[in-house]
Amino acid sequence: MRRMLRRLPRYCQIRRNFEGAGHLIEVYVSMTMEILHNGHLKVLKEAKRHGRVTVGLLTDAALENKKALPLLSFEQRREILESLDCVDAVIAQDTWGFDAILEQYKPNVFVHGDKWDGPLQGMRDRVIEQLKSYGGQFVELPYSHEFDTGSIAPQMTAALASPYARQKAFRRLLESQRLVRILEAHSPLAALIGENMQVERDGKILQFDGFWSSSLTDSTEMGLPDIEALDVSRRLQNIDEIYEVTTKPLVMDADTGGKPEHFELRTRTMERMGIAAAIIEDKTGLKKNSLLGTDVPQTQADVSEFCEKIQAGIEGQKYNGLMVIARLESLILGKGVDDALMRADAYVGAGAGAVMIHSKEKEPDEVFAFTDQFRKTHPDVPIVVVPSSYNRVKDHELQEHGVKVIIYANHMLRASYKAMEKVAQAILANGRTAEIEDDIISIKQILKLIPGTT
Ligand code: SPV
Ligand code: MG
Repeated sequence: MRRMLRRLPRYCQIRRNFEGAGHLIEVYVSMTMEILHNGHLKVLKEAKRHGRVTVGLLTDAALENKKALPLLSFEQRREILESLDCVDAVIAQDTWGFDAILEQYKPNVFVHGDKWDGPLQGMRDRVIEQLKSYGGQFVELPYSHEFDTGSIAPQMTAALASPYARQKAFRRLLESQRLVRILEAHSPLAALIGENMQVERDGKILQFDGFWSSSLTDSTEMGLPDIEALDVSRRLQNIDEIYEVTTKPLVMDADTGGKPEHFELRTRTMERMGIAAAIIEDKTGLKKNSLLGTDVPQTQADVSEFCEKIQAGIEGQKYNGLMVIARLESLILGKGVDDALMRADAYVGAGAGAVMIHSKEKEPDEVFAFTDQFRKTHPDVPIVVVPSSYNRVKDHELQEHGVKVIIYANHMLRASYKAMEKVAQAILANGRTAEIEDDIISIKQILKLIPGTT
């Protein structure tokens, strides 16, 4: 066992019995504890040998831009930990790093696993330095790779992501400080890419928070026009297949929602399936894709009728698990920002959990005119945007204008179409496939891609 011990001077032991905002911390262990396993127990039992154990449980805020939100809420994780004999107290650790917690509580002993990958190495050095400054003891335990939560088979993780857990996760995301990024998924394979993709940018780990079930890409994938022709059961089957292999929440593009009576019945099904939110757009008649704007005849719904549909969608549910989000088509139909604001106000009053403002302009100016104004009257209602046409604006700029959720609505299908077209063309042009091998996943890789294939 690799362990580093530092002797604690006797005077420190006495002094620190009374410190830390009224909270005595002898032994400090920091944890996210996505799923409790015997690796955690090993750490906690070892910690207990050094005295009274306080677990610093990472809050959703601490995990922002570092990890996906755990399946269990902070309170659920706290309850589990508090029930363990080897845990004496649980406190909230609100920061990813340890500086603040060590500064505030100056624990006698700090226990941590020895897996400090990449940037975490700097955190380790800092912890040692801080402990040294007041004579704290550093106990480092060998990391148990056997229990790496990240290595849990996707099937098992997916099984843990119950329908209810995904709905809860979405609401927690909306309540958190983070910007929520949603990626279109027209198939389970596209969703798996969204599930696992992680990129480090400016020292932050970024990932997608959930999926968008798009009417445009679901229809296109089936070779059908985006006019609500694809029947709802097929759309729901697609979602069910995506849920089979993933864990993140999904937001469904529910088109116009159909007749209020039908929407009421559908939201019950969607809620039971664990769909996190359904976005309905305020149009009537034969729906056409919004990005066609006024090039095709499209009619906006009457405000009070649309409010009734929102209410029907909420009333149809058993436990209000599915959030009904109202999509404003005012800018798409050339009705202007004031019309969008008036409608947004009415839809929120009818119970919409968030509003989506859509635009087909190349620049985000009209979207910002809406968001800046809406924020003044509704500071807490999440705003959703779909920046397909105004695609040069960066995620943080949208966030600065009060946007909470960004949906990348069709890019996975657009990417796959181009790639497939290129390959099909190259096969005919070259009379063989050797030329395109570098552009496609290798046989070796694809056989390893899905666990259980080999
Ligand atoms: C979709 O993805 O189907 C949408 C967004 O509704 S848009 O295509 O921009 O209308
Ligand atoms: Mg659509």
